[in-house]
Amino acid sequence: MPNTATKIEAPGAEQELTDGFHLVIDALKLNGINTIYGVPGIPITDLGRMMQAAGIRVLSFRHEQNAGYAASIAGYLTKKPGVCLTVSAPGFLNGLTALAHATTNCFPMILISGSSEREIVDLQQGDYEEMDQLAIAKPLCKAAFRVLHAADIGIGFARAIRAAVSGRPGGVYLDLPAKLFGQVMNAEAGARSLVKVIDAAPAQIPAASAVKRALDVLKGAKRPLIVLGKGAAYAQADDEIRAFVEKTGAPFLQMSMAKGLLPDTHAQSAGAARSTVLRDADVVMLIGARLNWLLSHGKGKTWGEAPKKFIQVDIEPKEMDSNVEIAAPLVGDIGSCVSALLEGMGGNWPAAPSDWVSTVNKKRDDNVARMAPKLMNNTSPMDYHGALGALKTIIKERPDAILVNEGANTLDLARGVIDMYKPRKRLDVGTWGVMGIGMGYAIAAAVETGKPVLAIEGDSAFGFSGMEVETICRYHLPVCIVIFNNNGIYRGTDVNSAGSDPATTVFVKGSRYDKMMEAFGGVGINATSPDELKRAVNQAMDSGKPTLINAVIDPAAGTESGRIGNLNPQSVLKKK
Ligand SMILES: Cc1ncc(C[n+]2csc(CCOP(=O)(O)OP(=O)(O)O)c2C)c(N)n1
Ligand SMILES: [Mg+2]
Repeated sequence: MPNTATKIEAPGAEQELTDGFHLVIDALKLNGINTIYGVPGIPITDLGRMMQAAGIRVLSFRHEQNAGYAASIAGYLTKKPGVCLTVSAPGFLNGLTALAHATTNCFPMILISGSSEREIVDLQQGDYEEMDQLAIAKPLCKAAFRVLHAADIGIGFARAIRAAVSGRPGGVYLDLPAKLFGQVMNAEAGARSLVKVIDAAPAQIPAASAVKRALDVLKGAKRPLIVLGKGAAYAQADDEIRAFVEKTGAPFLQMSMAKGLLPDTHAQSAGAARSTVLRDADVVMLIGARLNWLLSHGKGKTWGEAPKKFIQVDIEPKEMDSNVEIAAPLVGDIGSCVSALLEGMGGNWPAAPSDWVSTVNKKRDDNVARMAPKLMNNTSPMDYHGALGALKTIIKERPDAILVNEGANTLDLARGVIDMYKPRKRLDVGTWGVMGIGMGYAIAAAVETGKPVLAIEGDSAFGFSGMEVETICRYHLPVCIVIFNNNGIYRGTDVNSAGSDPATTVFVKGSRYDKMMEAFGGVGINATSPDELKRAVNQAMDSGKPTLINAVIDPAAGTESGRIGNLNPQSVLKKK
């Protein structure tokens, strides 16, 4: 029960009153939202203080974008909306990238921003941090609401929570004008106005006919493939998904953040035979994975010449036929769909054709064997494979640790090299390939799970959120950051042909990012060989102390744009 009402003397009579500040806090607590990521300032400084005093954990960041990314991944990890709290106009805009990112990635998140005087904003009379935030947020998120009266705070939060987590999850904007916080009302009426959201993300049961259709298509497959996306990881239906995949006997691929839903070392994993299975499969079952650019839109060279049938399991009906025809759409929440599929398969489901399975496995084993010696490279400066070989072993020995990963080469190669063993342990740039998620994700992962975090960061990628190392030190979080320092974006060797400024992709050579950590009382280490790197990471993971390791990588080792250089536009005209 809310207990934050204050007794005030009203002239003539005494009555219990509450206000907007307290109602916001009560609404959050009533709905089990106990952690807030944000940056203080007018008009939400006191709100943050009062939240903290009321037992909510308020993590104060150095920039709202990082707080926003933290909230977005908190939503992914917990299936509850992650909340980011910002000031008006500039703070709101700083948080907005993360809100749009949450929506694109289908993570439940609520961005709560204080806003300026409505009357002045709407007449554009130049208020402090004036901006029509609601209008700006609307096209970038799943839903946007504004609360003008203290009595509507309960409903406002209920709507925001439901919108964020139900159906396909996404980002929600909640606009709280400064005036709202000081509005007072009768405490009892205030308490009654609060809403506890019941069954915020109702199960969506698939139609029996759609389940049967999907199973019929799967049964007819000669070369089946299952693709698991991060939607499947989000669903937290891990046992059912594993049972289903194993019952089919089909090779499976896991998209980047789905890695570990089943161990990457599972007998059916086709992770190291990706191009073969995408090209040659005749039936492809997508579970919580979209046919966007990350899967080459389901067509073209990647997918080969032979006709294919797609089965797609997704909570969003509009996802079907987004890029190619879906022969068997299965719409519902992933847990319910997979359970229904398992039940429909009965006791004598035929094994996946053995010639296909053995072809895929051979390809996979050959590729793994070819990669193995590279991972032993012990050069100094390190190349990517040598450094990643060391980190691969660490994750194998510490499967509960959470891996955060961003960069270009640092991302693409780490994704391929480092096997994951448990669900929702790999957090990365997601659908947009956005740089800047690193420290926000690392902080939220440590806060929400209590597990140690290993953040593998390109030196450029790290720069987008690097100041949050102070936040990591301030809250004493068990985060170990490894910076793959190759002196730049993709490579550190570019030269500006005009000979004036440095090339656009290079940074100061031989930078020592480890010194940044020392500035805030964390541990900083410079590692020049895989052995040194391994020792330093193990020490950090054992101690739980905030640590930053500057891993010196050969500046010539990377390639342009990592694995997606083909997306760079080309012209027939010669480059100047
Ligand atoms: C917000 C944002 N800005 C810019 C980019 C373009 N971009 C893609 S990867 C990358 C950095 C790659 O360099 P680094 O992190 O050092 O990785 P490396 O390839 O050098 O290992 C950049 C700037 C992006 N993806 N997102
Ligand atoms: Mg780099």
